[in-house]
Amino acid sequence: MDTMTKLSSEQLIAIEEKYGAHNYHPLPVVLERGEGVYVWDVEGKKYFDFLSAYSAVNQGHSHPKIVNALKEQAETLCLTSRAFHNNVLGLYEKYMSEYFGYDKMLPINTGVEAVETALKLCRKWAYMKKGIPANQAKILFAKNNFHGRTLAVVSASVDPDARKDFGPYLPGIEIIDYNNLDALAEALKDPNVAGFIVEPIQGEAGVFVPDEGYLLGAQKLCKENNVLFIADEVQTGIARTGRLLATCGNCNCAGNCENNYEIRADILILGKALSGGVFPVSAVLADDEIMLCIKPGEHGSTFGGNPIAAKVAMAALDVVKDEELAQNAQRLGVIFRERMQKLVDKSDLVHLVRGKGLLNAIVINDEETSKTAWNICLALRDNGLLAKPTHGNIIRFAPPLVMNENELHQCCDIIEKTIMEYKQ
Ligand code: IF1
Repeated sequence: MDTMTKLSSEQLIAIEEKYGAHNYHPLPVVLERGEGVYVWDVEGKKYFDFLSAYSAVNQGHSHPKIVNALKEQAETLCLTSRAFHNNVLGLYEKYMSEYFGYDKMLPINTGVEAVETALKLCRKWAYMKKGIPANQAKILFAKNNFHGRTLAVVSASVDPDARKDFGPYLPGIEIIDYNNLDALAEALKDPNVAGFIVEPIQGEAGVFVPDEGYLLGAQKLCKENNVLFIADEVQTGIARTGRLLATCGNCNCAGNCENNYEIRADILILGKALSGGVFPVSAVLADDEIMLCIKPGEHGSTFGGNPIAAKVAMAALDVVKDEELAQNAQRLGVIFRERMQKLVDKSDLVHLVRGKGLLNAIVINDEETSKTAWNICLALRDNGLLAKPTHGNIIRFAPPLVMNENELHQCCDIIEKTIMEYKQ
């Protein structure tokens, strides 16, 4: 398309509105280019990206090493399906197993497919190994969870928007309070419980960080009751929270994280930044005792583990180590929350800041149903920074992890200025 026929943001939004399903309500900004921590709209305005495609772009937009891996593999071999072997998949599986410290991995495409894979794996294990009577297995979910959009997963949601009018719902699901070990212990009394799936930090719930000791305690309780502890690290994984994994334990990450917790999920779910946002790539990791419960023909996907995904993921994980993104997220996260705390202290509008590493949120002093967070995000956009509310009163801040300290301070200046100038 030449410049004469170039469409404006307004025109492009109108076309989406007319021809696209209305299952999203994006911030009105139309992006056409990204590089590192920056994105540009079709009018040429430059922004700091403070969402990173919901933590998929941890390595920064269009990271050259990841894009090159994609290009080279796309020119060589894109897809074989799993009907045949290819010369990349095995090496990718080895790379992943060693990188995260599990016996095996199962490659798939999107986050929710990896969640479904983990749930199916958990059920198989329940019948084959734990000896739960046929069709009686239960999986525990935490209240206010977000694990994606499939029918199984929305069956476990308590959010009316995600759930309403999508019934009938999947049985074998029980919802317990998040961040509550007593509730977990109580639910674990049922011998038909096979697994507990949990986000180490609840993202959609507004970056809700559980108490210190919760995840370790949950893992211990699960172990004592022969129940699988399943970590959904689709959003928190791959250096976002200042460590390779938010449940970092036995993760074999070569000192890339400060591992104070001895937490290791029985089933680990990864997605999003596994590809640096370049391609849909997700994975499930587990040891043989669990992973080998699924046999040929019992689960899979045409695109799962395709050669492009494999090369892209290895490049994306190389970048995480080479550029020490976990350490950077850890260091910048502390600075970010310090700056936001100063803002909380001097502004009546911002109530609190919370988060870990570079997964943070500020809570606005207003009703959950208010438009305040949305309006602040519009003002942030006008001032050159893109973020998205998670509820009417919470704004999530998750920049690419390749940001440097100077850029982070510029971003904090923008947020501070926007909040101080904001009029209700
Ligand atoms: C959308 C939220 C984030 C996830 C966890 C699995 C998935 C997600 C912990 C599914 C996906 C996304 C999806 C995105 C919005 C977004 C989100 F606000 F909805 F909650 F990140 F915080 N587990 N999260 O967070 O992964 O199938 O999408 O690849 O537009 O729905 P997916």
